[in-house]
Amino acid sequence: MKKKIFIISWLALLLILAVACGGQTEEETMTESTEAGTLQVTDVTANMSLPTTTGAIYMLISNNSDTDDALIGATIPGCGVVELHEMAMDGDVMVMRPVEGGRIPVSAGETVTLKRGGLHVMCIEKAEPIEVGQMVPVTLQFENAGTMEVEAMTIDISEEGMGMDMEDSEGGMDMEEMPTSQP
Ligand SMILES: [Cu+2]
Repeated sequence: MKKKIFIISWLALLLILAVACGGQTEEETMTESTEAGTLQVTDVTANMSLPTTTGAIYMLISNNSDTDDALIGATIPGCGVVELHEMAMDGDVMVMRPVEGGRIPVSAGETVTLKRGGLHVMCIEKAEPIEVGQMVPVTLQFENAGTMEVEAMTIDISEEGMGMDMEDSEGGMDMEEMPTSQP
């Protein structure tokens, strides 16, 4: 009888362990994936920890549908103004400016990358710096898919390897020429 109880409690323990481990694996998946129709937004990060009045949101947008779409706007609590920006060369200087037509096209079957030194969602009139690790709710507006709620993980931009950005940047632009206050 005692042996039977022992086996049962052992099985219960195994079950608890299995459940606990399952939950942990889920939490370890840092990449948030949100879908609206067949649009998928992943790897949403926020560069908003600096004590400046601006910030930026980066992400991957995949259009798995047969219809072209475009990101046309976003709202972020704590940001007075939100614009869609791109980085471009103005002579020898890299500057950022609002994207043409105020939209970032995401063609059918394509993935568009918003990243540091490239396309980004710009937070202007930032109320206060966001702590690294904090989640920032972002509402994205798409031309066809409508609105989509995503969460951006606040990252420490100083810890981000610049090497990766330099490799990825078009034409091997010298990223060090960028003023540090710009995302
Ligand atoms: Cu910008």
